[in-house]
Amino acid sequence: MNKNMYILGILFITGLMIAQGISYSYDRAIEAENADTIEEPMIIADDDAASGGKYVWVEGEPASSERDHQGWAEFVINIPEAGTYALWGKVIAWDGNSDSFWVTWQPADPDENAQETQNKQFRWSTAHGNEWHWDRINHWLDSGTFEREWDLSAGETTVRIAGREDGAKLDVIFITDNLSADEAEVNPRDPGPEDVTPVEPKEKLTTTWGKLKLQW
Ligand SMILES: [Ca+2]
Ligand SMILES: [Ca+2]
Repeated sequence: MNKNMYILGILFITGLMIAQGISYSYDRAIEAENADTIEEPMIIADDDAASGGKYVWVEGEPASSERDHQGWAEFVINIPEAGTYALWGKVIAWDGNSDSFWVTWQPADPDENAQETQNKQFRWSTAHGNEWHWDRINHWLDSGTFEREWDLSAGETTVRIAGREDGAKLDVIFITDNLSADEAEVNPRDPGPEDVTPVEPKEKLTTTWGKLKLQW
């Protein structure tokens, strides 16, 4: 191999690595209505404005609290590699009586029924709004709300979003290793074709390296 080709090659690979470094992230969007398990009284309901035309909720009129602390949706999620992850939810929360859920993500969180224990570590206070909007899942503690993040190993994990206040609506959940609290930076999205077969960027990089080595 001549020297110029070698230098070009190095430049090319460096460029590739920078591009991968900047673009690397894992994310995945899942329709709430496609949860692996939905326990009543959480139910699937229709709304043309919702992603996929459906969402989940524990039915309740504004200001009601008849069916608080009941029902849940559970998502089995295969995490491609160990890391720290955040969760976002696309929600509607009419008022102060319809703006919270209980959220656990096992195995980072214990196998605990937050509806029974009422452990505030797992209490998610959602941003209010009568239109679908994204909200990062937080702890709502006595001292305020704090963004949550979970350290997970690769493998199967389980997210449970459980009813706390009836009337709270959930359209989509979004899993990401981008821990920014800035919605514009994270850019949570509705499910698309990329979520049918989640992409694992590091494997792609390995493949690219392998191919490059073979070519050389
Ligand atoms: Ca309510
Ligand atoms: Ca939906």
